[in-house]
Amino acid sequence: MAGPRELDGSSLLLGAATASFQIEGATTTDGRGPSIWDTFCGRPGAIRDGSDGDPACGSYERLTEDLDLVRDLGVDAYRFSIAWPRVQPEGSGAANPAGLDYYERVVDGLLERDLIPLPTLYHWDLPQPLEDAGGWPVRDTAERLAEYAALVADRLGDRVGWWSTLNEPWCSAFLGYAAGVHAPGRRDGDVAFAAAHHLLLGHALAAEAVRAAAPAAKVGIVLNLAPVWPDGDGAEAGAAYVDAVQNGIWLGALVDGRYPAVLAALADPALVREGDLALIKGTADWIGINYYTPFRIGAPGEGGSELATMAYPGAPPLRFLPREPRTEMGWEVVPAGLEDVLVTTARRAPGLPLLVTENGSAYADGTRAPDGSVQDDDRIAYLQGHLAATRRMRDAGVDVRAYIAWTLLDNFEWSYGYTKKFGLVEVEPGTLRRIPKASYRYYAQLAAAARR
Ligand code: IFM
Repeated sequence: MAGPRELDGSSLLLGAATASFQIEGATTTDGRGPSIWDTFCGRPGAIRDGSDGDPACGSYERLTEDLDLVRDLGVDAYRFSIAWPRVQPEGSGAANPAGLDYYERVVDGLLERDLIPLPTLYHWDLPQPLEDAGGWPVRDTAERLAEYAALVADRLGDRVGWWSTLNEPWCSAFLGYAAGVHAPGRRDGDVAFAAAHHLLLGHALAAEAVRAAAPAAKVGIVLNLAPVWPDGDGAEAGAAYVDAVQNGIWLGALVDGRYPAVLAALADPALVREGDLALIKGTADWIGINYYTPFRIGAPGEGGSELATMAYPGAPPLRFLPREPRTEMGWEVVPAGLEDVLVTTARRAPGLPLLVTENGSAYADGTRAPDGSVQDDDRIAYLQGHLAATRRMRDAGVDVRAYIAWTLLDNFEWSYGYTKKFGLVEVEPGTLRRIPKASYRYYAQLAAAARR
């Protein structure tokens, strides 16, 4: 096999992704402190099946096995996240050496297998003490992210080239603080806008900290951008507002140093201080796009969703109108939506390389192959359609450098617990035995063909 390929744009790299809280388990091992997700899971009714992050996939104890699974998949890169509460159990102060040691083993294990490590510093597991001090709505949390980023980059900066600061800050801010369906489960729209701003500030400060430790680092941010399509007469205003919150906040601040004018909360000088936007502007070397589905927004009327409206504070009553076919999440399957978001982002963020950092589908296990493994033809079709869409956009000139499948393993799907399965590999409940699905074998064939 050839050596590791580069994220230099000369070819489309393939990868697989996971996130710490969703796979690791071991939530009290080696000095890890509690995160907001540990706390949120303890809230009655917060998680559909009443589960939590232990044992998840037990990956903390099964690191070698999981890295071998990625190697055997034959992809180029592995995207994972670093658990802040393992590195800084209190969310501030000195590092917990065992936490850094663990992620060093992850990175070294990837490099030994010729895999590119793509770490994300923050995939939602805020140390609980920081939430107790106010969480993302408080400005100090941004400074704390930078302090944590410096600790990680000091240790790993000589081996990691491409970093991302945040995963899907829209979820952290608006599902966490407005709709309350993610940790920490608060419901206050104004507070959510404050969280959004401080997440962006945290990104900017963390990027600076990573570059201070590793001057050649490429530091990006991972956004769940979505095409927002008005569906029918009278739908434009709602769609434009959703677009502003879902896409405009992040790209506006990062690229133009401006928030969408329609979002009054982000025009408050007590929140967005002089110089903040200048600090945020231009701090992303690349943009990661997590794409699953487009949003079709209908005119306000019957069948609106209160929860969805809460996730876009200040929006008119919203109706999301997904069509068929849909995944088990109820998300419409539209590969053309990925083309749309790639082209739109390339236009909005000229000159920035794009990586599809997540794309995948939840389906029930369905049929089994004769050897007992999951025969997930629907997931294969989803993967095939979206990878083809990515390649089409590359051929059309979009600088998209990677396609990273979500996700390696069936895992803890946040408020859905273990009821939704996105994995290329099944994780048998109880034994935690890994059983590759047909989609894993299919993706391995694609990866092998891409390397020939
Ligand atoms: O599981 C999540 C992941 O953590 C972030 N992006 C979306 C995935 C599927 O919901």
